[in-house]
Amino acid sequence: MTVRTHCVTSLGFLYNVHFKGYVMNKFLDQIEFPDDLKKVKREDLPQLAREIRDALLESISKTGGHLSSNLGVVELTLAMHYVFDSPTDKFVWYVGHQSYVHKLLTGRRKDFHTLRKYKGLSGFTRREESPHDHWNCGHGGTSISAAIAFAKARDLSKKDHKIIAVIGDGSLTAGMAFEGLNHTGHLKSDMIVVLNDNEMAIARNVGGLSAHLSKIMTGQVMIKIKQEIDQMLLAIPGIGKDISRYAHRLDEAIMGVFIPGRLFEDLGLRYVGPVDGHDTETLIDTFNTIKDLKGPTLVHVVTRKGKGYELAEEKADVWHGASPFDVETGEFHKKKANPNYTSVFAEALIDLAKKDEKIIAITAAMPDGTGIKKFEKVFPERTFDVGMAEQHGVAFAGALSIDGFKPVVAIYSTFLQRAYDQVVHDICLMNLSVTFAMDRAGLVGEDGATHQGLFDIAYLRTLPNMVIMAPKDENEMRSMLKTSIDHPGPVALRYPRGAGLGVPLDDEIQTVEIGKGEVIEDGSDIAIIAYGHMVQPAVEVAEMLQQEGISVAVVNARFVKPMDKELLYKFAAKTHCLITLEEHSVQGGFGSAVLEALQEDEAPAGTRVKCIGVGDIVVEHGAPALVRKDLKLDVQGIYETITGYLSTVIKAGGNGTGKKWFSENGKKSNVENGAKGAHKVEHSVNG
Ligand SMILES: Cc1ncc(C[n+]2csc(CCOP(=O)(O)OP(=O)(O)O)c2C)c(N)n1
Repeated sequence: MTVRTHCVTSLGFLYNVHFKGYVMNKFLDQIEFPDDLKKVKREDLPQLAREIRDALLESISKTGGHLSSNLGVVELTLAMHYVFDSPTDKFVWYVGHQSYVHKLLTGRRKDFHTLRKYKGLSGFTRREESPHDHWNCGHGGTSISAAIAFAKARDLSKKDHKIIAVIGDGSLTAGMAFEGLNHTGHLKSDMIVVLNDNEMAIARNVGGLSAHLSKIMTGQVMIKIKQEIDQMLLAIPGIGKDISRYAHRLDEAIMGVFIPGRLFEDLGLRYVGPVDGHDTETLIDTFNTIKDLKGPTLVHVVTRKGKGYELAEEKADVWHGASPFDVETGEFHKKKANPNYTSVFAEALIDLAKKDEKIIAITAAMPDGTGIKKFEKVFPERTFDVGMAEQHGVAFAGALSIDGFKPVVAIYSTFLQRAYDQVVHDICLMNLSVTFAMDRAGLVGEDGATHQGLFDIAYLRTLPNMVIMAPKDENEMRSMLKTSIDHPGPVALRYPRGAGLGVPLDDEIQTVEIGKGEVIEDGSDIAIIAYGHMVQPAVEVAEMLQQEGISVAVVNARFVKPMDKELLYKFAAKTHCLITLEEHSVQGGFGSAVLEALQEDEAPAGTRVKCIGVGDIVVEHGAPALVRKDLKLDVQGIYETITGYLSTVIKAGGNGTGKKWFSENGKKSNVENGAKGAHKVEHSVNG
């Protein structure tokens, strides 16, 4: 039976032919690689574009993914592959989330259904995935820097292929993009920068640059209108010519001469555009015209995010990163879940801000993802979207704090990486009261390697004045948020992606004592010292171990810095065997902080420590449950790691502290076995 969900497009018709259950694409089916695309006639490209949109909808509605950005770049990607010769000519995409069409045209269509899935295609460009991907990305604004380097490398190697950087108008708000443009203008190597301007980042783009781009477009419209008026005037018999001349003089006097793309020209790039990004003919002609030009050229291409799927055109932000959905109705297949950390954070921030007018929220182009959009609805004048400009956002927060405000910088753990120097130089060294609300700290799932929040403890832990905490659940996160905002100094509050535990929320938001952990369960054989959202699995693992007759303490550490050494030393002395548990890189992470604390003079001697977390690897994309399983960071995996560790301890003759509590068959035996020793540190990690 032929079953087909047809797409609700702005054009409103079914694109593909269906035969015995198969969707037949007249042109797309003939294309595996760019050479095949080049055989399609130019006049057939619009039809191919429709087929591609259909394929995108069909697939992304099942896998989830970045829908609206990709629908917007169909013609642009087609034209690029039509004119240039990838992979000899190098395309460098921005962010990488808009490379799906490029993937479909470069041998990856057969695997497209695995997009963002565990062991499947990445949702971003990956060198490991295809020779057509030259640069791995996921964080925005890097494409121009990479491209100008590829251009220079080509020049130095005396080769002559083309280099094409693509950059979105949202990504162009990243400081790094300007650094790249500035250098490109200086080096003068042959290179093309395609500016994909859809007036959107994830949400509406912000700032003067965005206004500049709109002005260019308005300027173009004005020129066109003026040309039309001019023609009408000239058509007036007799006096038409004179009126036209007069109008021109007036126009120049009032408006000045508007030079489109002046900004780019001044930076040293030739400006071409704006070009209709959905007109394949114009795009191909433009690329053919500029491809052999000397020096750097910026082509300003205007596209519509979500193009071809009405719902995504209307709400491109909602459809930026779509979870699986019904193509007909546009309904997302959402599973019922507990309120997620992001929304609990946003509500808590609103509650706190109602009582404290000094609280300010800052986001770097992520109002939806961080929950700040909700805050903005209540406090528009206290909300700042700085664009994809994390560095600026952090410095901006620092100075606000000096003038008595209480900025909360809501930022994903992964994107705070970009503002590292600002955290050091503009916040910590001055001990300024800024809260970093680090969402997506830990494993992020389908976004994968570039987005994992696995390094923040390590990169923040060394900084003077910084307090670092993580809640065991969403209610504790509210308390920690209040604690952070009240604290007179910088605080990093990390919480994970996704649903909370569904715990009841306190009527009144509480605080926690800085530097104090919490004993969840007492025990005497081993103590699991868990950090943040790993407390819950620790409790479950402890139950399993208790079934084996092992007395397990569970501690909610709450703080990496300052660490609750009193509590740590208490359990070190009591059990001589600590297991640290975190969803973070073990190198430099919470476990490392515990080890450091245990080497201090006042620490009890003779404690074995096993650090469980993520090892020194790149963690790839996939459903969080599968990735956790792979890393042995799910309950079963943690249980196996701990029992495996305990049996090596037995083989080594006990824990070296005079206590042997585990027999060969895995049951507790409590046999005393020897003298006290120094700390034995097991640095082995999961993953
Ligand atoms: C450094 C960094 N900050 C934030 C993000 C999150 N992010 C992903 S896409 C995006 C908006 C990109 O806008 P634009 O470049 O215009 O792309 P498009 O509209 O084509 O999706 C943002 C803010 C990121 N990927 N990298």
